[in-house]
Amino acid sequence: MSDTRPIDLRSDTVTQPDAAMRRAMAEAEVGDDVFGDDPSVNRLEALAAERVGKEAAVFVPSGTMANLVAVLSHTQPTDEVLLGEESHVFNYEVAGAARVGGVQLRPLANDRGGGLAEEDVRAAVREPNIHAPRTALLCLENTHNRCGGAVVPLARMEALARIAREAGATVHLDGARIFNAEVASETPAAALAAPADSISFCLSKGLACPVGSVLCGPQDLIERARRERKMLGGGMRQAGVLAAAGIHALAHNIERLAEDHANARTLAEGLGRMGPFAVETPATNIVVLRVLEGTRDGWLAGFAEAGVRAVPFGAGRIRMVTHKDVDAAGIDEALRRIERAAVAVG
Ligand code: TLP
Repeated sequence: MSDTRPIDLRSDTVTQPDAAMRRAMAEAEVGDDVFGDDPSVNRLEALAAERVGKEAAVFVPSGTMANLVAVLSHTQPTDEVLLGEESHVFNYEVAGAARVGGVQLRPLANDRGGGLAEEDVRAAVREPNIHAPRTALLCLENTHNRCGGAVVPLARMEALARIAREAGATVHLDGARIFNAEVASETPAAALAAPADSISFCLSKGLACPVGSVLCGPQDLIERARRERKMLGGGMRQAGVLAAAGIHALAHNIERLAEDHANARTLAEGLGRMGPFAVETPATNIVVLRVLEGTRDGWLAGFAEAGVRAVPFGAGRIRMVTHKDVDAAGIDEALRRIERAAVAVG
């Protein structure tokens, strides 16, 4: 009997923890992390900080909270934060930085590769003036979600960070998928994070944990971040059961991201051959297709009917993300199903 379960490519957040990860979680040593007593959380934080070349780290429930805690820790209310107009912080975090942090988010044009133009950042920096907000923080993103999982080159990040630093601002990197960037560019995450003061990365995306992100940076920033996390209600207690999944993932689930990238390329090539879609070759695990015939929502419904789940991604665009739970055979099957949908829609 053929397997008719939907193939879920909505995000790399949909993975299930595998048996080995569940075992690590079940066996985790735990304590009360708000008292600093959870050995598994302490271990994850130390490992994460070391992995991305920073002094210290704090474990938080989500990437959204990691970025918000970062903004709160780098800024004062009334400060201005420079960031890409396509960035996750600007588009998908419910304007939390504005509401909770009282900062002004100032979006700058992203290039197609997820970077910003140096001249735009330079022009956006404000001179000290009694009327003006203080340019306090530059936020970068790597890999870049809305730019199709692009890897922002290290040299570009260094140049942008230098401009921010010369202006007296600090730099935060939303590295939700930094290990995809590491694997795709063969550049260590620590090198990619070096131009930034702080980096957040997600355990719950390609690393396939059920929950969690880590914010890493200098000791004093992370101390402030612990306080901001507590204010947001992110102080967890026996969180070691979750941290154990992260420890397991850092050891076992990074190198395998190369498979997700290969699967994304296969998916993009297959979709491109079908005709009604324009697809660019993905750099990592995010495939964005532009609908050339029919409507985006018509296609999404057709895909769902055929047993492939995807998400809308702006006008005329659909996103599919590869991950641990859909292997190469699953991608071939997804393409067969989409082909059937194309015949039906066509
Ligand atoms: N992104 C999710 C959705 O929110 C769009 C996804 O499915 O891709 N930074 C980046 C670059 C992200 O892509 C995400 C999640 C986050 C931060 C937030 O992480 P969570 O979902 O853990 O709050």
